[in-house]
Amino acid sequence: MTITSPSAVGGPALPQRRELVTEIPGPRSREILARKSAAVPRGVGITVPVFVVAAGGGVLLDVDGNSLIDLGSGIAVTTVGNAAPEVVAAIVDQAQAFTHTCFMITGYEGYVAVAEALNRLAPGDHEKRTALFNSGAEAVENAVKIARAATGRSAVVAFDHAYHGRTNLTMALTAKAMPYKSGFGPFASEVYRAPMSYPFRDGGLDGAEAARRAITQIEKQIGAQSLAAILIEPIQGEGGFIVPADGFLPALAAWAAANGVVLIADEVQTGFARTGAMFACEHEGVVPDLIVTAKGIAGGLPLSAVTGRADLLDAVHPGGLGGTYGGNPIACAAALAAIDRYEHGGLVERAREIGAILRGRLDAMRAADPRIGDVRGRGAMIAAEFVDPASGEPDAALAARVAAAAHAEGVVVLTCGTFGNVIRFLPPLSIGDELLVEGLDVVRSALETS
Ligand code: PLZ
Repeated sequence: MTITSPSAVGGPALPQRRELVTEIPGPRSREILARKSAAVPRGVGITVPVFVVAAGGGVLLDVDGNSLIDLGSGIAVTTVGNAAPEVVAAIVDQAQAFTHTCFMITGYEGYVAVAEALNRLAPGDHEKRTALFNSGAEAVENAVKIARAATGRSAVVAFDHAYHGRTNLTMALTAKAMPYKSGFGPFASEVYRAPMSYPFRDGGLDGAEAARRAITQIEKQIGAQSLAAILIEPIQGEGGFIVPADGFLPALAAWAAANGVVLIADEVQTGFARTGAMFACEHEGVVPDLIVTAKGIAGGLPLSAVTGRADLLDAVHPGGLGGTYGGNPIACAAALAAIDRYEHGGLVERAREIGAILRGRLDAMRAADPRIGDVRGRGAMIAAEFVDPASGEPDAALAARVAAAAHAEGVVVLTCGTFGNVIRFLPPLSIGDELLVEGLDVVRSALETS
C-alpha cells in the first residue's frame, strides 16, 4: 500500500495562501474517502472530507494540491502552529534518542520538566504537582479520581452544555446526548448537572445570580458534604463557546473553597494562550484546585495533564495514578518546545491580536445581519451564534449551510453548541493577518449567500 507523501514540507515554509485547484473534496480525496467508508466505521466522522499531506502557518495542504485556510487548529490543538519548527526539532531529537520507557518503569527528565513547567505556569503560587496522561478525557477522569481520593466524597457536578470527553465517566460528565452519549449508556454514577451561566440565553442573569442558582441546586439536590468536585470549563468549548457572566466563576470558586469541594477547571480547549491568557481562569482571577490541560500542550502530540494543589495530588496512594503511555517522552519533548513558544514567543499577545480581528469582523457581520444573534469568546477563541431573527430560536441549519459553503471555498471552520447553531473560530496562532481576514471574508460571503 502506498501512501501519498507530502509534496511540500509542513510548517510555516508552506506557501501561505488559499488555493483551490480542484473542487472540495478533489478526486484523490474522494478516492481515499471511499476507502475510509470501507475501512473505518461511520461513527468516526470527518467534518471537511479532504486528506491532508502537509500543514503549517495558517494552511492545510490536501492530497489534490488544494491549500485550505485553517481556522480550526484540529480543534484548538495546533495553537503553536502545525509542524512548528521548534516542536518538530524537539520531536526528531527525542525520537532518535528513545521513544518510550514507560515512566512508571524507568523515568526520564522530560516528564519531570513538563511537570515543573505546568506547576510554574498554572494559576496560583501554592505548591503544585502534575501528573501526565494521553488525552483530555483521560486527564478529566484522573482529576475526578484525585478529587474523590482527597475528599473521601463521591459526587461530581458538571454543567449544562459541558463537554468533557467520550470515555464512560466523561460521557456522563458531558451534557449533549447526540452524538456523544446516545446509545452508549449506562453511564457512571454520582454525576450531577447544574445550570450554567449563559448570558445570551438565560434571561439576563448576572454572574452572581447565575452562581446562586447553581449553588442552590447543588446544596438542595446533592449536599456539599457529599460533593467531591465541581468541574467546569471556564469558557465552554463544544457547548458553544459560552463565556459565563462576570463573577460566576469566582462565586463558584468561593463556595467550593468554603465547603471543602475541589474546583476542577477543564482548560483542555481554553489552555495555552488560546484565550489571550495562558489559562482562561486568569481572566477572572480564579485559582482552581486542579486544572486539566491537553490539546495545545504539545503542538499536536497526544499529551494531557492534571496540575494542582500538592496536598490533593499527593493524597493518592503510590501507584494509584499512571498508564503505559502517559507522559510519553516524545510528547514531553514536543510540550517543552511548545510551552517555550507560548511563554517566550509572544503567543499570548498574538492570541489577543487575532481576537481583535475576529471580533471586529464578526461584530460587523452581526450588525449587518440579524441572523447572527451573538458574537462571543476571548482571544483566538471566538464564535458566532446563529438564530432565527424573529423568534431568537437557534438556527442550526443556517450554521451548517454557512460552514459547508466556507468548506467548499477552502476555509476550515467548525460548528459547535448544544443546539448546533454556533460557528467557532480557533485559528492557529501562527496564522498571518491577511490569511485570517481572507478566511473571514469567505465566511461573510458564505453567510450572504446562505
Ligand atoms: N474537555 C473542554 O474540549 C475535547 C472533542 C471532539 P480528548 N474537545 C474536542 C470530539 O468530538 O471528540 C475536550 C474538550 C474539553 C475534554 C475534552 C476531551 O479531550 O483529548 O478529545 O479526550
